[in-house]
Amino acid sequence: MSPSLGDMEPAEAESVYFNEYPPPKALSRHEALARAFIDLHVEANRRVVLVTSGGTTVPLEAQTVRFIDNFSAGTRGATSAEYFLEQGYAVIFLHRQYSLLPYSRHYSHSTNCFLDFMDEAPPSNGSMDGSVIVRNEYQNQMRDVLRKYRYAKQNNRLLLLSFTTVAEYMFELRAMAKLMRPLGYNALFYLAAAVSDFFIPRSRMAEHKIQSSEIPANFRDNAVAGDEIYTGENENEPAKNSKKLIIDLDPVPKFLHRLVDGWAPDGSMVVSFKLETDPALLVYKARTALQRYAHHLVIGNMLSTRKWEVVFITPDAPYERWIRVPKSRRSKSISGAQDQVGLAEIKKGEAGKANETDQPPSVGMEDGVEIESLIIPELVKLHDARIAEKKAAAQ
Ligand code: 9Z3
Repeated sequence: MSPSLGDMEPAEAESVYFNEYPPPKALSRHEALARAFIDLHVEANRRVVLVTSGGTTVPLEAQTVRFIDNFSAGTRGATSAEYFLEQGYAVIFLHRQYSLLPYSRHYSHSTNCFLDFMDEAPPSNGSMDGSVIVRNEYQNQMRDVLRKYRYAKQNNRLLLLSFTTVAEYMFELRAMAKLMRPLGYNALFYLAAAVSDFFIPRSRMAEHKIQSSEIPANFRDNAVAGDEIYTGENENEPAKNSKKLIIDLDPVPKFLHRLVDGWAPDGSMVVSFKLETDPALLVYKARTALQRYAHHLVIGNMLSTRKWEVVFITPDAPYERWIRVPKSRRSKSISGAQDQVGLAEIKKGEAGKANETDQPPSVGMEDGVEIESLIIPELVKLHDARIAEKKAAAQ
């Protein structure tokens, strides 16, 4: 049996993993776009952040009909990208295809169909048809978003690149990190994408659609035999003629090792996210990740409270710092479990609840404060400090 990627040294696992797949079709086009984008901002001595966003798919077949996916809509990434742009960064937005995008996210959300923002103006000048206009109540917000969007576009501040599968994500991340080398300490990595930890290696993947019933042997030339993938019970010996599908996944190599130690520019800052559902684990897991990969910041968040609180885990004091949207400023329209805010911190003391007041969301605060508007300025302060340190060391 060949060794699992999880048992190999990171560099070896990298080469085995990347050798299994052809590079994504869009990669060379993306590289050309990114190279031009990065050159422009190197020239302007501008900071560039690579924001990753959305979930990755794990295909079950090479000619993919089915895949494993996750919940991420890309809200964190798309929203953060806007606040980075506001802070003067240029943004490479590496996102899951069709997930939320900076600026257009305000109008592509499913509860707010973009058509609901529009109206027909009354016909004028003898014409039977009025022009399509933005409804009065949305004029101000839409003008504001439109201005920011156009500014980013006209000034080449935002590059949108997409991926779908976890393998595509890996290829794109590696390529972007290497291309960002000329940026040195002006490069920032903000890894908000929800990347699958498990995948099916190409060598074990069915070529064609996995069948849900037995097919005659003469049709099964290169297909995975039914008894390799179906078991009647979840037992070692698969039973034939059953409809159960057992999926055997390998660990995805720990790309953060390679990003921090190999691909990313010297002096750059790497920020990863840690997602948990058990409040007792969050801080511990975030700190373990920071120690394991020796990067600069892990932002921990819980699935149920991620829109209202995150924790910054850093190698230096204060080591653990919570950022919260005050209760009175939380949007009413966000789903989540407000009663769980503070739980992941409370495990270590009572500090979490101290920030919680019982005020209801204020009237007129339907939109609320986006937690990314608090996260990004704090992160930029850390990036400022790191750049100052690198500059001083270079003197
Ligand atoms: C996050 O933790 C993001 O904040 C969310 C954002 C995915 C929770 P939404 O798209 O959600 O706004 O709904 N991203 C990183 C999750 C992740 O896969 N982290 C890896 C891990 O936890 C490490 S890189 O092991």
